[in-house]
Amino acid sequence: MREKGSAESGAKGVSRRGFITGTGSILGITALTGHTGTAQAQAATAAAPISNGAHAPALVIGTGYGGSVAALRLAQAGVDVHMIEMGMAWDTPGSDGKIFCTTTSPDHRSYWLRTKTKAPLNYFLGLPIDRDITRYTGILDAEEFGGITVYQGRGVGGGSLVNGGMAVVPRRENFGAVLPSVNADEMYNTYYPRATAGLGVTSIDPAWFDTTACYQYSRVGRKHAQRSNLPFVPVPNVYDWNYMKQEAAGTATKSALAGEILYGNNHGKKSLQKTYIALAKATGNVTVSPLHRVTSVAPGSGGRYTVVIEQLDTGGNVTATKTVTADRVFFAAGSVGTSKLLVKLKATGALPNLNGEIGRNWGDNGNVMCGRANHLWDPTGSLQSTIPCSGIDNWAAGGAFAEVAPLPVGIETFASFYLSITRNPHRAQFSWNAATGRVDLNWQTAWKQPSIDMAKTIFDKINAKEGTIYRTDLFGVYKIWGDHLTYHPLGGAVLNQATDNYGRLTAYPGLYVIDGSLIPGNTSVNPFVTITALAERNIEKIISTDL
Ligand code: FAE
Repeated sequence: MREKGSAESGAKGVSRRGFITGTGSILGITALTGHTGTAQAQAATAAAPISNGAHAPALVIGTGYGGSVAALRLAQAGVDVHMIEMGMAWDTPGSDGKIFCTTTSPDHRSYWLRTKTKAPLNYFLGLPIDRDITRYTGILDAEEFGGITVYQGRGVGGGSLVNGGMAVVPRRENFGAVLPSVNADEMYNTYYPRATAGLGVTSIDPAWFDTTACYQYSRVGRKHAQRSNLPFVPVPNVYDWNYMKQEAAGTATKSALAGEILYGNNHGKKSLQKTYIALAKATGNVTVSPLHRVTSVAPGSGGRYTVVIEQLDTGGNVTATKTVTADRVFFAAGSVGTSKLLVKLKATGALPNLNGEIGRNWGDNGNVMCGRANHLWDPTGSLQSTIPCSGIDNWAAGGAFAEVAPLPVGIETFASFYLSITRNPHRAQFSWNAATGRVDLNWQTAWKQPSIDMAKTIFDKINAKEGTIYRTDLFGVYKIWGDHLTYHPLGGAVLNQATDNYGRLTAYPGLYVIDGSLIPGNTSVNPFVTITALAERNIEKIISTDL
């Protein structure tokens, strides 16, 4: 059985360039796995909000994967960087002693400015599970557009705070469709290895996988895939597997084994706060302003850019508006955040010369969810690790890669649950709505049908072989498919279309895009390793040629 990701990753291929030379030693796996208090302490001490009238040589909007790579590499090259993040720092425990709440007991920390949770899986046994919460600048944003809800992380670390940590390198034969203008040899020899090393990606011990109770659900997934002759693939992750073993043994505070996912993870997951951002801060060249939201970027005097930033309180109210200047601005607000900003700034005259590709070519990575009801002799386990570590790869034959996902509700459900990534051909466009003063997205729910059809190439086959059925109680009453959402927004400022081949917004020297908005709608697998690797590639070029 070939392991997806690890065969094509590994920690080789470190560049000769001076500013990157530290990669092998500083960003090696060993350094990254020391994940507990130290890095978070660094994160806490380094936060210094930007002041009105300040000047930043490099200003990075957003602290997710693209922003963190940009900040670290610029800082290592000696550039002073200021990162602006609309979400919280997530470095201070609440009254329960924990920074993050659990999935099964969401409180005010769970959602971005909502008074009711909006769980992706919103029903159980046909009953709605969402509950009232206090409005707060919580960690997970369920951003609603006309035909789709887009889930995103909010806070220092972006999506790395909320995601499942699945760190998947696309199969090389699929890469040409993912980023057609990018040299695949460079990506697979240099930038994917650099990204996986930087993120601290490792694989589960196969012997432990085969025996631990908390992955019974994955082993059931493997059995069913293999009995239907579907390729089953272990998937690497950024979770600290040794820590998880200690959780299972009862010698460490439980995290993945205590239902922590979606709303943050208090221990074993190596989010960006513990990897790229910690190292960026350690250079002494990076400061971060949490609860600060960029609303405008426009050319200023002397070749600088004028950036308008709103400071927020935890109720989401604007407490101050700051105007700063920057020599270079990196848009790293995520596919939705960057696209919304650029579309608005083009339409309202702040950046009128942005090209006509801005806002186009947005996709949902073909996300669709479903559950299957197993027989009573096929339990999936009452203790389920929240960290997925396997998938069913039917991309070549059926256009679907299904993550075997947990259903960590703490009781036996006899359910198998999956998030599928499919080759959905639909692409949507962001546009400025002058009447509402908002940016709209023209995605339609019906556009999920190709994704459902592709996912069915896996699950119809398994159901037929096993004599099982779909669950109809997880997304409504008698509703099989979770077709209303995506976890993986991609595109809106696509590489070599809206930007040049390295993310430069060429009409405005010094403006760059460096996040998931560069990728045209689909990565064939979970996207953050590709976002990180592309950012590594682009920032290396930008540092060597533009600075
Ligand atoms: P992202 O990480 O979203 O960072 C953007 C940052 O910019 C955020 O922190 C925003 O708060 C901030 N921001 C936005 N607008 C502004 C503004 N105007 N001013 C200041 N700050 C702003 O972008 N991917 C995987 O590969 N594997 C997984 O297992 C996986 N699981 C996921 C599970 C969930 C529930 C979710 C929501 C996502 C998951 N993803 C997963 C997707 C992954 O987290 C996502 O592709 C990346 O986080 C996107 O990285 P970016 O750098 O583009």
